[in-house]
This record gives sequence, structure tokens and C-alpha cells, in this order.
Amino acid sequence: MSTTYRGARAIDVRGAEGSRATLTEHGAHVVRWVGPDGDERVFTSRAAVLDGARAIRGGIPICFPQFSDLGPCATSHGFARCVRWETKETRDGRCAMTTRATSEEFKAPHETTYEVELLDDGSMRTTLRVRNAGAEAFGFTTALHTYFRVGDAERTRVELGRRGLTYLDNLDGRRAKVDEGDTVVFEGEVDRIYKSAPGTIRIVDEASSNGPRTFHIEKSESFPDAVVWNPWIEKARKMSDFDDDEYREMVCVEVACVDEIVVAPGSTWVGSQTISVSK
Ligand code: TA6
Repeated sequence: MSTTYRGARAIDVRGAEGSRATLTEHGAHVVRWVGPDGDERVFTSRAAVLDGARAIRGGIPICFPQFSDLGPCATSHGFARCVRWETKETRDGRCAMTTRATSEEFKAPHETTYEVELLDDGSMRTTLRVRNAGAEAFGFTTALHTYFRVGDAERTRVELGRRGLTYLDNLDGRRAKVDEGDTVVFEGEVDRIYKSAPGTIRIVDEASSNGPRTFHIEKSESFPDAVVWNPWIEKARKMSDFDDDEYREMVCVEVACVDEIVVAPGSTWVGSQTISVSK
């Protein structure tokens, strides 16, 4: 159902038991997700820019055709989150948008589709499909950069599911390090790319406004990596589209593939995440 979100053209998706999600045509960007329990589950900044001039701060930015600077685009995380997508289909519990956008740096003919589904168990699945519409193979990197709403980042932990994972530390020149633990806590800025992360990652939101809850992220094998990020105080202050204290209200856990994916002519790459919540 067409709607607006803070003035931006958007689609409302209604799921079973009263769950709902809202995504803008700008960036095919999920800006809101409310569970059957009525709780907000994703974070979108109060200072987010929604006039199409830039990527929306929060929600689920689609990083394509690159994650961060891992690709040819000068724009961090690529252009997909900065262009208008076309709504292909919307019906109960589901919405699909598509784009064929290219840029000076990425001209490969493609059709990229993003599907948001609200499932009967109250979970949400988001799926990215990248089809090579040209005659030559092309490569890309990607992430679904989800901002999870939490009661207090200092009382939130990310349970990775395994000790000894290798991560690239963006706060230390992207050096490869081994995490001896299996849990990430937030006592300062965290910006880590966990390589070959387990298929299920949990976020324990101890201070959630309606009592402790846990997000369960199931990622497809085509998203082998997971990025954990919180900007903390200093970086929060430097972001004009993010209030100074909002670092407390969110943590990012992003399903990703930071090594180049190559798609042959006529082939389609598919990656998905399914997020559920337990109390
Ligand atoms: O996913 C983590 C990260 O790459 C951080 O390094 C930080 O730059 C964040 O993404 C937000 O990037 P953005 O371009 O949306 O400001």
C-alpha cells in the first residue's frame, strides 16, 4: 500500500498479527519494522535526510554494487541506496522493488531486485537478487546494513555463535585479528568485518523498552560475512544525519559478502537474511 514516511514516497507492508514494515522507493530502504508485539525493531535516525539527496541514516541500507570502499564507486557503499527504485509488486506481507541503475564506475547491465517479506511467525525476510543482464561477467560486493533498534547499546551484546573468528578491524587499518571470544559488547566505537561468520547471529537487547528481547539473524550462505558497527560518541557527533546520543539506540549487524562475487551473463546471485525476535 502506497504511503509516505516523513514525506518520502514509501510502501507499507502489512504482515500477519499486526506486524508491518515501511520501505521508501528511495534506496528500497526499509525505514521501519514493527513486530506483532507493536515494538519498533529497526532504528532510523531522527535526523535522517529523506528528500532523496543522500542515503537514509538507519533502517536497512542496501550496499550495492559495493560494501564500503570495496569496489569501483567513489560513493561509500555504492549507489543503490541513493537511487529511486521501482515498485514491482506489493501484496499482503510482501513488497518487491527493482533497479537497473548504473554509474560512471559501474556500467554492467543488471536487474537488481529487493524483496521484503513479513512472515507468519512475525519474522522479516529481506532478499537481494542481482541478475546479470549483459553479455559479460561482472563483480560486486554487498551488504544489508541493518540498524537494529536497542534500548541501550551499552546493555546490548552480539553473540556470534563461535569463538576464534577472524575479523578485519576497521578501527585499526582493517588489520585481520582473531576474536578469542564469541560475544561483542559496546563500550566504545566498534567497526568489525567478521569473515565467514556463522549462519545464525544473535543480538541480545537487555534494555529494550518492553523487556529484554533477542534478535535472531539467519543469513544465507551467499552472505558469508557479518559486519558489527556502532559509531559511539565521537563519530556520532560527526554525522550530521545522526543525533549525538543516538549511538545508544542502535547497533548494526550487517550480513555481507566483502569478497568479490562474480555473476556470469544471464545468471542471478541471491542473498537473504531472516530476522526473528524472541523474548
Ligand atoms: O558498516 C560499517 C561501516 O562501513 C562503517 O565503517 C561506517 O562507515 C558505516 O558503515 C556507515 O557508513 P555510511 O556511509 O552509511 O556513513
